[in-house]
Amino acid sequence: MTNKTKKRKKRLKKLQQEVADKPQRKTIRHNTAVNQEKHRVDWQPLEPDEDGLVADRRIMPRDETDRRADNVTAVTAAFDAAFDDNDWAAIADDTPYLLGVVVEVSRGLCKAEVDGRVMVCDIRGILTAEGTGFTNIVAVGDRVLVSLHEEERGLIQEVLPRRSGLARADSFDVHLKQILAANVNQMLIVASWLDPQFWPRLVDEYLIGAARNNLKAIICVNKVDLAADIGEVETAVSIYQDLGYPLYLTSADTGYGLDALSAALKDQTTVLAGLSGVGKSSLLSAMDAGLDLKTNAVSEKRHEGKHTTTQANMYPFSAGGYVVDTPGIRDFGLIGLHQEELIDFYPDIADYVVQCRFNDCTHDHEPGCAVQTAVADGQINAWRFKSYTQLFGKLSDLD
Ligand SMILES: Nc1nc2c(ncn2[C@@H]2O[C@H](COP(=O)(O)OP(=O)(O)OP(=O)(O)O)[C@@H](O)[C@H]2O)c(=O)[nH]1
Ligand SMILES: [Mg+2]
Ligand SMILES: [Zn+2]
Repeated sequence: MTNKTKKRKKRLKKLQQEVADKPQRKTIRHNTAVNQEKHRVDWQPLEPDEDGLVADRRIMPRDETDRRADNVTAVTAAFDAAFDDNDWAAIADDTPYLLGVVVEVSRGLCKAEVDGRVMVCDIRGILTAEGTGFTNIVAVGDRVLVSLHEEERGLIQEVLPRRSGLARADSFDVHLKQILAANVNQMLIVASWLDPQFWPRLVDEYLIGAARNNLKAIICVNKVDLAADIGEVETAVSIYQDLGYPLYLTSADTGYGLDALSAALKDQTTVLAGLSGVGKSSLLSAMDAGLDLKTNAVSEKRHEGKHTTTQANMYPFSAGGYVVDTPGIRDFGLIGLHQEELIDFYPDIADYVVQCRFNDCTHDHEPGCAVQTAVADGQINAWRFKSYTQLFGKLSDLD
């Protein structure tokens, strides 16, 4: 047995022990969140925030939010890449509970897939996000231990360690992270060619978000049926292929490119990211006949989507694996990123930076700037450079 396996076994044992040692309550004490919801007859999605998410932060007592802001915690949200399906199953086997996968989250409640059926679950009052480094207790994709109570209703006893996830740094305290989707292994960045218009800077922001979350990034440019000719799209976006990202041009309307995209999602757990209206839900419904997700026309005036999908939901993908449809989330890439770190996400530009005459060259007006020269010569893609400078400026505003 290797050292690594030994260590892993030991950690597993400890976790199993911790779960077994937790005091079991006979009566279920509801936490504040559950109390707030207890008059609800059944599942009801709540009013989402502007990103379409119902954040746990919003239900914290006001002074708790203040306390967290004052009190810089030493705990940093962490993933445990070693965990896999077998480990989760092994932990569940040692308990009287069932293993579930959270597929939808709302305040104090969630839906989990347990033994092949999806049920509403309350979240045990004793569970807290405090000390985990995350701001929310459960997220879509979490593996959980569930006990059954009442007819067809579960209770989340424990949230098992997360292997990976899409998280964004808390804007109050960058040590804390709000987790948007847990245990995903790749991100499908969806943009549309038109309606809303292709926006390279946003693709870059998502790429940075994926890299900072250690997620493999796949890029999809949808609505190519609206392009005058496909060659125009190919030329504009081939830079991403040059950078080594898998790139798919699709149309949810005509079916163009969907087989290839579907193959890229097969057997993976994929979180979709992209502006409202680009066609995330349409693509999923078009690739998987079993999914019939709500979609909505883009506003004719503003060419923007209407936030039709209001929260992250996880679905089994018919070809194998899972997909997480999300509302148009935007800001997870940059929070907590320092201006000088930005270049790390632009290897295509970084290659030239070292050749600039001045060490502190801003690549804006300085003589002897190798980056400017490379842009002029077409060695650096002009769109990439533009988005780099825009993001550089945006980060200095955030500092
Ligand atoms: N022409 C064209 N329209 C499309 C395509 N894909 C989606 N649409 C349309 O674009 C609109 C928005 O699609 P949605 O699937 O709701 O977009 P979304 O990304 O899920 O948006 P949110 O849920 O708001 O984040 C709908 O009217 C779709 O019919 C496409 O490939 N071509
Ligand atoms: Mg949608
Ligand atoms: Zn320079």
